[in-house]
Order: sequence, then structure tokens, then C-alpha cells
Amino acid sequence: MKCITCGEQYGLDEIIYTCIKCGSTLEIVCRPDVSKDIFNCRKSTMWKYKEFMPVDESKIVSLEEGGTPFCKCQNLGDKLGIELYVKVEGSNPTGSFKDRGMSVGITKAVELGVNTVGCASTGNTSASLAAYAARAGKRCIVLLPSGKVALGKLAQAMFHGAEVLSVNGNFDEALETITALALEGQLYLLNSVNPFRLEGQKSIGFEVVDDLGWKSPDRIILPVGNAGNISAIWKGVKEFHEAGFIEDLPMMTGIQAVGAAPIANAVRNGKNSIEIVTNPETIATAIRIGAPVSAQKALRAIYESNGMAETVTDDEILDAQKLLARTEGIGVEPASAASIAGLIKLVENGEVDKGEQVVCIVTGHLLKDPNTAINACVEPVEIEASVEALSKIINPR
Ligand code: AN7
Repeated sequence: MKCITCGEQYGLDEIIYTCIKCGSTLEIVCRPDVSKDIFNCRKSTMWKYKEFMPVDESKIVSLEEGGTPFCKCQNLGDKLGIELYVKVEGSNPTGSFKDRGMSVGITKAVELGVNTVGCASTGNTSASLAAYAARAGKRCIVLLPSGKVALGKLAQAMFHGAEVLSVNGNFDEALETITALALEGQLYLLNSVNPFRLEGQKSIGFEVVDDLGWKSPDRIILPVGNAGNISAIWKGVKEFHEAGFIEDLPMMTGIQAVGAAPIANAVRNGKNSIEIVTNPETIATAIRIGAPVSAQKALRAIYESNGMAETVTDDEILDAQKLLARTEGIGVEPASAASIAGLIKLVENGEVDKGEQVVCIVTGHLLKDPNTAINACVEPVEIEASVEALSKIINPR
């Protein structure tokens, strides 16, 4: 493990989350010397790329995460004048990309021999951790911001047997609290400040270039909350670039909700650090985050890749969510739709060129947030169970 600021190095078995010397973020250095031919004929899960995962192969805890659909979106792509693909992360075992990070994170917890794992979460991290902790037989504590977690996610965390605590405060405050507990050694923290989480999530980058026949797309667009995923995907594509598997690199493009946009604000002002948003607010509760722990890594990913960041309103998010569902048949939760809303905005203002090859990462399943889905629709029409009543409705004259 290496500090991204001062370069201090640590062993992989040390339980630390930030640099002891300077307090900055840690990352794992991973440079296996392998040919990409070894991936041929392997099962399509993220463990297809196991040589790039810094854990003991004999201890892997997996629900066969990864290998998610990579859907070409001809209808929406044609409408926008681009070549569009959507990576459907809602197809992971618990319905979000977090499963990739948790598989590696829990595997590490097993290697370390810890008994209790924990996280703070806007929802998906807790749902995923609860499931993987159950599979590994670990005690699991999750802290959720009171009243701000979509119901599907809450149900999952509880149903998989996590000890769920509702915090009087937002996600950032919950994370601060549980981090302090982890530093006392009371539990192993599995938020994305733990660099092993990002090692799993970088497999999204691996799969995108593999899906495209060992080519980088022009651009990858994704929602940004705690900023782990954009950092992880950039790490993944860079590792495959350094290994000589691809020639080019994608422009990393992060989308945030207007009311929770510390990263986008920093990029707009060309800054290398963020200003914390103290009262983040958005309908996309997954990314209702004001003090992203991986901000520094995310800014580096955006600047190094010649990428950008953009903000979208809640209405733009809901419109994009509906558009993707109704033109492509892909149902995603609001946070995930931020990537599509951001894409539409960037095409409209000319930041994305016509003909660009764009991959949007849609991070979580529609049914994670059933209330938002139902509220966006009109109630079903009630009819008698008769042919006459039915034909009167579907073929009115
Ligand atoms: C659907 O679950 O932070 O920028 O605690 O659930 O890596 O944080 C969720 C984040 C995007 C943002 N899309 O990813 C949590 C949590 C969905 C998400 C993000 C989240 P990061």
C-alpha cells in the first residue's frame, strides 16, 4: 500500500485506512506481469482478472459479481449522435457495483482474521456488505443516515442480518463516526476509504475495455458520490494500459447532483482540492454526499485523463431515469441516471463531440428505490375483469 501524496509505503497486512505520516489516501500498487491471453475461456465474473486482485486466491469470498451486461444503446445513442454503451451494474448480486469492492474487501477481512466489519452508507454499500459478511460469517454493523436511505437497500441490509443503526445526521457524519470506531480497532472498516474496496471496483474498467475488444472508449461517464468508483475505474484502465493490453485511455467524466457537488465545483474552478458541502441534498440519495473521502483520487483521475465533471438537477435525473427505462428498457436508480442526465447535458452544450464512443456506468438497479419509481408514475387504472371493460380502455373511440 502506498500513500498517494507522500509515497510512504505500507504492508498489505497492516490495518490502516489513511497514511500514518501525512494523513492522505492510500492505494494499492498492483503490477502483475501477465499476458491478456490468460483471461481467455475463464468464467465471466470479475475474478476473471484475479491476477490483478491483491488477495489470497484460496480465501476468495464471491457471489460471482461482475461480468455485468454491456448494452449498446442504439435508440438513445442515435438520438444524441454518439455511439453509446451502458454498463449495467444493477445486475450484480445485490443490485449495485458495490459487490465488486465488497468481494475483495471481505476476502481481505477473512485473510486478516477480523470478526466484525462495518460501514457507513447511503444504502448500497450497506446492502452489499451485509450480504458478503453473511456469506463469510462475520458480524456486520452498518450506520445509515436517518430517513435518507432508499427502501430496497434498507430491506437488504436488514434481511441479510446486519446490525442496522440509523444515525441522526447525514452520511458524512455517519462515516466520521464509524471511522473513529474503526481506528479504535472495534471493527474493520469497509467503506471505500479502504483501498481494497477500490481493487474490486477497478474491474469495471477492466470489463469495459474487454467488452470493447481490448480498446478504450473515448469517454466513461459515471455518477460521483464518495468518489471511490471514478478513482477505481481510472486505476483499472490505467493498469491495463500499463500492462500493454490497450493503447488509449478514456476521458473520465464525473456527474454530481447540483445539491451535492464538491468535486464538480472544484473541477469548474480548476482546483486540486474540494470545499466540503455541509448540507448535501438530492433525490438521488445514493450520492447525497458532501465530503467525499476519495476526492483527491477522483480529481487526479479527471485531470490526468483530460476528463471533466458536470452537475445535474433532480428533475434532469428523473427525466433521464425515465428516458433510459422507456427507450432502452434499462431500469436504474436515480443516482445511476445522473450519468445519463450528465451525458445529455454535455452533448447539448457541445462538450461531448458527435460520434464519440461513450460508456455510461449505471451503478444500481431501479428497484433499489421503489418509492421514487412509483412516485414518477400514474396509478394503474382499475377495471372490471371483463373483455368489454378492457377493450374500452385500450381502444377508446
Ligand atoms: C447507485 O452506498 O456511497 O462515488 O454508501 O450507491 O464511489 O461513492 C453509494 C454510492 C453511485 C457513488 N451510484 O459512488 C454508499 C454509497 C450508486 C451508489 C454511487 C453510489 P462513489
